[in-house]
Amino acid sequence: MVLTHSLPLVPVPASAVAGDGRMPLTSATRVHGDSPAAAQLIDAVERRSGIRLSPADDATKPGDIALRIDASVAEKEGYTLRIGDEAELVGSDEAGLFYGIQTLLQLLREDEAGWGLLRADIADAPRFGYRGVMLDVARHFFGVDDVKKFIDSTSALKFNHLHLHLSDDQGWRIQIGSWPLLTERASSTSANGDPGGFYTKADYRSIVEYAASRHMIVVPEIDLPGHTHAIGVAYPELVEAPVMNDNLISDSERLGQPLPVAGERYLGWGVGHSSVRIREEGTYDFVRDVIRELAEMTPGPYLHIGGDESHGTTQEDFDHFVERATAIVVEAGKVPVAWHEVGAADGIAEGTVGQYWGMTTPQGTHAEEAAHFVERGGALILSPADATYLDMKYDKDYPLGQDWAALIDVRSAYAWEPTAVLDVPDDAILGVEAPLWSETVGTLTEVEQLVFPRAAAQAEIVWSPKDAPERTWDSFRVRVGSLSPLWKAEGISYHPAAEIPWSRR
Ligand code: TNX
Repeated sequence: MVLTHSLPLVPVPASAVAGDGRMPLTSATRVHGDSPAAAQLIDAVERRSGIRLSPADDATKPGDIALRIDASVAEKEGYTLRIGDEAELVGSDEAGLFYGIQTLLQLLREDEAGWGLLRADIADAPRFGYRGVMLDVARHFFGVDDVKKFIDSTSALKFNHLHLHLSDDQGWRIQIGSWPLLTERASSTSANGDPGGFYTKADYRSIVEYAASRHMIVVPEIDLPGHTHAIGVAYPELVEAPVMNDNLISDSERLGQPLPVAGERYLGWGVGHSSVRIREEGTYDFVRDVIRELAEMTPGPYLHIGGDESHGTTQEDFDHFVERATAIVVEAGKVPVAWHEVGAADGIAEGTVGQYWGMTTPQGTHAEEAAHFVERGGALILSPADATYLDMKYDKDYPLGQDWAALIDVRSAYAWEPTAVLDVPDDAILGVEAPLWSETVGTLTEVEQLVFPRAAAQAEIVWSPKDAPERTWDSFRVRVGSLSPLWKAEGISYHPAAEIPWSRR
């Protein structure tokens, strides 16, 4: 019989067999291999255990850890890890080595005898190539150090894309040289009137580089044509007057928030009231400049142009805008990504990637809109709101988060299957992204309480084989509970959900 939760690993590997006992880890343990991953391993082991391992380049001895790369051991980003009398980690590439180290760190445990690595024989590679998390830095701004910590904690779960929501009604967060007033005038506040901020180009580049060192690709988003009130604070000529809608008015009353006023900073959370001027050529000069500058500082393939919730815009104008905007991204040499509403437009640029944020059971026209990206030669990223949205409350009394899509406890975050949501071929699904919208969270500690442990559920859904024997809730809840000492050592403020048996060491 296969033992369930025999190894405390999340996401569960494609294949993992537990061995007998542990390989002791002491200050005499040495790390072989000249990859940057060796130094990352040494630092992470020290953070976790206080033990500083030393690098070595002679022959391996029992008790040592050896790292190397061999493209033939696994698919892209895969690895094998064998821990016996010594530990041997072979990555199929640098990313594979990095992910193998994350697995090894989860096997590092302390008991009466001291620190050791649980013996195991593992062969692993991801199910999907796009494994994303999103951070909304527009509703609340998070500085460079916070973003780097977010990269550390999520890349440890083998996420490989970081989507940054860089602009919204409440603020513009990225320096654009050709339109300097965006950050001079439209970045100083956040939702609720909290302090804002923005990334200089140097800040943004340092995030991109840091992410790359953890094998994460940054996907920058400028949300258009709606969610653009802040643009009008800097350049009023680029936007329409706010268009009120019923939800906006009732939400403003319920939450005691002001309604948007043209040209003034917006401090509420209402959506769907703003738009750039779609029939003015000047708008496209703006869009072209912003996309060009963003493309120049983004080495990754994707550039996200938003497209959600343009409630005050006619369908004809919306289609006209997104057809032009996706073409502008292609001209800038990038692959456009857009929220699924953009799939309503016939002529979106070929190859545009859609991000589906409807429900796990699609409503209205959402599935059709999503499918249109595939018909145009594109693909899909799945972010069903009732399963993957990290800003939904765990339960109705949870102090942070919203509840419009669902209450999402850890179990329901885990209970969905990416290929069962839409009627498209499996290979049209690039992967899964879990978004963290930040209306209700202003500090990284609060962000982490919403993200952990639910991001671990999405990590397993997008990484692990669908039919792995341990891909079950009963196994997952024990395995994720076993991560608490590691998360504590890394200073991650996870939510200690009552569904999970959290282990002490
Ligand atoms: C919907 S999801 C939005 C965001 C909000 C979020 C809050 C999406 C594409 N749009 O503007 O922040 O709900 O949960």
